[in-house]
Amino acid sequence: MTLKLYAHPFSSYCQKVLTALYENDTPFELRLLAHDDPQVMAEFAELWPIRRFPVLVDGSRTVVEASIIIEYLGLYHAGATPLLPTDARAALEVRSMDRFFDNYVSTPQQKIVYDSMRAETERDPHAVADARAMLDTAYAWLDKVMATREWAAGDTFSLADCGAGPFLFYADWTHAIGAQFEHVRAYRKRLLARPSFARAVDEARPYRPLFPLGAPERD
Ligand SMILES: N[C@@H](CCC(=O)N[C@@H](CS)C(=O)NCC(=O)O)C(=O)O
Repeated sequence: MTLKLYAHPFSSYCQKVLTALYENDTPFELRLLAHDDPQVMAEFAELWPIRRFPVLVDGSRTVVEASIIIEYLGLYHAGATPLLPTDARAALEVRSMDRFFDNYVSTPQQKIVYDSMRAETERDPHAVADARAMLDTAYAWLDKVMATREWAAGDTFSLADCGAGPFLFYADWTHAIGAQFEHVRAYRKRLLARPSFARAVDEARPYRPLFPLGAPERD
């Protein structure tokens, strides 16, 4: 039974899962979420009324939340590259870094972008200022961590890097990673050079004009 992924190539959380799939050459069918395809949108809404993507379907099983999907793939469709260490203590560090990227990089980044999509009168400058401050704090903390690490949790590419790739990619477009955070910038470059994430970035290129804040001419 072919795995189905309801996703969009330009979405950061979808790229997180796509990176994991590409790391292991895991075969799957992309169910492209497109508003001009009511069939696929109806399937998606039926599967997950919360309507956040990606969503993975494996036979009769529906799996949601990018991190859980990646853990699920490791348990039920394992490939040559494990993305979570079998050692429980090492796995805790991976999960901890994964939470950091979701909560303190992606969440404030999304807040800024979603705010920019609202009508001028509906915007919340305080929330945006808080989100920008959170990103600067996150960059500063991460810079210290990455001073001694190649990948988010150490020497091995993991679940945490699958999220770090797209989240730092869009975070830098949204609220630039300052030159003082040289280790974060170097890590972002390493992520962009990783073939699995590079493929996800390439597949999303045609959608760059959709970036609400305007996509820069780089990356
Ligand atoms: N907690 C979810 C977040 C997923 C998420 O926020 N996906 C975005 C696309 S990157 C989405 O569904 N946006 C649509 C919306 O907010 O209505 C996960 O980890 O998968």
